[in-house]
Amino acid sequence: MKRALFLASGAAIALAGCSKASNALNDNQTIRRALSSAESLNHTLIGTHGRAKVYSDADVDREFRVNGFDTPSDSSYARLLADGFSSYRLPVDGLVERPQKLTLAELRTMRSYDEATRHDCVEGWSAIGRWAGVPLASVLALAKPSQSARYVIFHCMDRASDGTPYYESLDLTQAAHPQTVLALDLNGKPLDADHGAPVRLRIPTQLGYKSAKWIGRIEVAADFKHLFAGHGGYWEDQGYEWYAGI
Ligand SMILES: Nc1nc2c(c(=O)[nH]1)N[C@H]1C(S)=C(S)[C@@H](COP(=O)(O)O)O[C@H]1N2
Ligand SMILES: [Mo]
Repeated sequence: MKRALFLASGAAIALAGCSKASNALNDNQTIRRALSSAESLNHTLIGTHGRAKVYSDADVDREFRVNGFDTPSDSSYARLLADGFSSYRLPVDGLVERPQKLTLAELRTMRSYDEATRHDCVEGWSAIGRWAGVPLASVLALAKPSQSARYVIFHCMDRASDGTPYYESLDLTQAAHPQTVLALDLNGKPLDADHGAPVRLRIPTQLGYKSAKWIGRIEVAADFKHLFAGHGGYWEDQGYEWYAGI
């Protein structure tokens, strides 16, 4: 919430700055107009139902920082890496009518998303990257969530030092957002191991910890309370907000 207000006031300052050109520096009306458009920006562009801002290639950061747990180093991930992920299968199961086991090649044929967006980490850094992949909605359409389905849970292949696996979850509305994608490529190249290869979530409408790397399984469920501490994600179980809208 604090972050949304900060973004709104930042946009207001930027818009007020523009009014210099029209010589209306102290014009209350201009400022009021700027504030109200910042408010509507906040709701229409960056909420769950709105779209995150899309950047041009010129805005893309050369180096996209790596963050979070260490890249998995166990033997099963090593084997996947060694065979170029040709033995990788992505199960999409749980409350679905048609459980899937997708290969990376199948996912690549479904690739239809390609946008430069900004990743915002709660730790206070951001990076713009061009992400390409499969809208999560397309994968869910294949698997057909059943009537009782409410959440999509991402089980990851990495673990905290105490052995707890990383996981995340979204509700079906967030999952169906057109910018919620299973990312396969970053800046025109297949994801490298450190950025979550072969498949990670990218959800630019929410904070960085929601964008789960190294996805090993997607589970559709009625709830997530039965998992770990019950808050719907590794960081949520440590007290972070489950809804991390920017
Ligand atoms: N599986 C997994 N996904 C994860 C994390 C992690 O530790 N494990 N860290 C999250 C956090 S806090 C951030 S900021 C981003 C970092 O993504 P990057 O390494 O591609 O910059 O991944 C998110 N997804
Ligand atoms: Mo983060």
